[in-house]
Amino acid sequence: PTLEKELLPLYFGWFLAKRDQDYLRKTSHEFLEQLGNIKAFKKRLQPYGCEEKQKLDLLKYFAKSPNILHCTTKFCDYGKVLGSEEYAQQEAVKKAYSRGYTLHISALFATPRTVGAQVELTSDQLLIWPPDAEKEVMPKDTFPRGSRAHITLGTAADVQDVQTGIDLLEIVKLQQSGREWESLGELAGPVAGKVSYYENGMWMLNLARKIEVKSIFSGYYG
Ligand code: 2AM
Repeated sequence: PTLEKELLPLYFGWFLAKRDQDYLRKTSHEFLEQLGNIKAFKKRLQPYGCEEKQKLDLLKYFAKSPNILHCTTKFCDYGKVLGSEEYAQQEAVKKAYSRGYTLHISALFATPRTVGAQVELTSDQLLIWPPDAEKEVMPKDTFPRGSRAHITLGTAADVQDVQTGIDLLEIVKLQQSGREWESLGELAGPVAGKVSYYENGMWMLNLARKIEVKSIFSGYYG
């Protein structure tokens, strides 16, 4: 019998286990609630289309959230994206398929467009991280491999998920610029850590304690 060509997914990535998804969604809400309540944030509402002293509900602002929380490795669009076939056929990718991985979240960030979690990839995880993932969305800049790794937690109305990784790279770029960034506040509880403000409404919480979530590497065919 003739074998049919292997089907390529919409994207490959690490999919969070149900319990860890629930936990991360709760943590994300806590982050947005606490961030929205710090004085420094209330003074910088303009990038979010609000006047100072107006009330901004960040939970409502980020109206959309992915059905399944995940960290995309390779967006394939069922094979339409250049290089997706090559990616899928790599030994490392085949070996990783349907295996369990622990993802390490080091920071949470919010911009006028997206809210997300920064993922610090281990050397094992970098084996299936496409070498051009960063160049794909920011061709003019150079980043350490894995800099784009993230979990989209929410997007503002009319914003596509793919924006979250671009926003993260934007923040990493500002961090690399050598400029000193002031910490403008501290959050407490499960989101304990220092909050830095970059510019244009970009905020990042460096978690005092990293969040670990369990995931499965797989493809999404939806
Ligand atoms: P995300 O990884 O930031 O969440 C389906 O669109 C999934 O593939 C989303 O999770 C999306 O963003 C991710 N993705 C990565 N690159 C993409 C691209 N170039 N176009 C659309 N989606 C992309």
